[in-house]
Amino acid sequence: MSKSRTQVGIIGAGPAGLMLSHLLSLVGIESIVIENRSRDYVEARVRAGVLENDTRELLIATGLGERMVREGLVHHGIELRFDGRAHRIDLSGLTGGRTVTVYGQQEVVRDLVDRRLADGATIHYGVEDVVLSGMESDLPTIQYRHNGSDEVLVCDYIAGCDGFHGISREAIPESARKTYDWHYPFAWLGILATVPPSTDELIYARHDRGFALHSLRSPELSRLYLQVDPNDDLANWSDDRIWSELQARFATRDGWQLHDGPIIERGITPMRSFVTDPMQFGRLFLAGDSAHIVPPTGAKGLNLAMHDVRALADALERHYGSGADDLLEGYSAHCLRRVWRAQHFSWWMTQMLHRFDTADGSYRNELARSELAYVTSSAAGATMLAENYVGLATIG
Ligand code: RFL
Ligand code: PHB
Repeated sequence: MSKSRTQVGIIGAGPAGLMLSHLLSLVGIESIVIENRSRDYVEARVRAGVLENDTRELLIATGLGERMVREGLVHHGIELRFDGRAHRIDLSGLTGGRTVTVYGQQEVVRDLVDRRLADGATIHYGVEDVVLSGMESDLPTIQYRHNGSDEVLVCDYIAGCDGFHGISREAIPESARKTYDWHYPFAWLGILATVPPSTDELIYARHDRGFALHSLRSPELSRLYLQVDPNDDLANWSDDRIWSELQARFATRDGWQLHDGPIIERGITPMRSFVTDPMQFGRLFLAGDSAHIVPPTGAKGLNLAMHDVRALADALERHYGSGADDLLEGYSAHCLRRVWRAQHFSWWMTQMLHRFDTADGSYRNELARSELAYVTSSAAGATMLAENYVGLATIG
């Protein structure tokens, strides 16, 4: 068994773990990152695409923005489409010039990994059997297996950045946390297709057949989603069926055209909202999806993860710099203020844009129509959507 020592042991090399490690290194705090998957797997995982205004600024301010500025697509608006008509929400016009950037999460992860390795960081991929202990002591430890040998990492602090299915959250005794959980009666079938996007701005479409989203990754790559049943199987969805369902849900009265092409990636994701409170136990701090998840309709998950780790890095910097622990003590409450705003916004976008087949579906569907009509006809309604979508500057 080999033993090593670091200041902050980070579990998970997703966006939260890698960004935390980067932010800490910028202020001279040492960390080691352990990840149970391979580097190739993590870098190829297709997920989020929309970066809030402040996430973009954070990447630029910390020296990670070069490729994003070159290849990312700055968006000033989104389209809401229903009853065969398009309605634009002018994100920048309604928020004093704030924008979102379309840049794939796996590109953010690649940029982070390249930078961390160039800076000499330690990231152990392919670790197994991760166990946390001593969180209430001054020297918490992470035990794991790596390349066939047992390792013990002794830390000052542990950051649980291991996503929703990780082990960190479960390491907090149930009696010491409260969880909030909400399941939606639908899932998203997502595809990546090698076809130029049929739109310049994202289209969120509500149709009697269900929700559809047209997003993009580059001038040659389209990313599209369909609302499906949570028990549905990818085997039921041939390429033809996917494209004809997308055509039906995006159809407009004026004959808008959706271009189809080869599908190179596909997956079905169930939708759930989840929060754990507090996001801390002793010297273990949770950040990102390990502490909270939202349905993807509001495009908030990755952005919340970035906010958490920025707050955690600030708190650790204060601890090591001046010995003051006020920010560490306030970390959970600080993050949860933004988390709950994003929970509400994501839930609100989801119920407004999806079709409910539940017993109360006919009532919910009419409420959703009314909400869409309001948001697209009232400056107050549209501003509420816009300021949440680009990311609230004033919360948390
Ligand atoms: P991640 O990305 O899940 O990373 C956690 C990492 O921890 C590893 N891990 C472990 N490592 C060591 N030991 C263990 N025992 C471990 N268990 C797990 C995992 O392998 C992984 O590498 O969490 P993180 O870093 O908190 O990042 C969160 C984001 O990934 C997530 O919130 C977003 O992808 C959500 N999301 C979106 N967010 C946005 O901000 N904008 C979007 O447009 C957006 N669209 C989406 C999304 C998520 C989606 N899916 C598939 C869930 C669209 C979709 C379809
Ligand atoms: C994406 O491009 O993957 C994407 C965009 C907007 C969302 C969710 C996902 O709300």
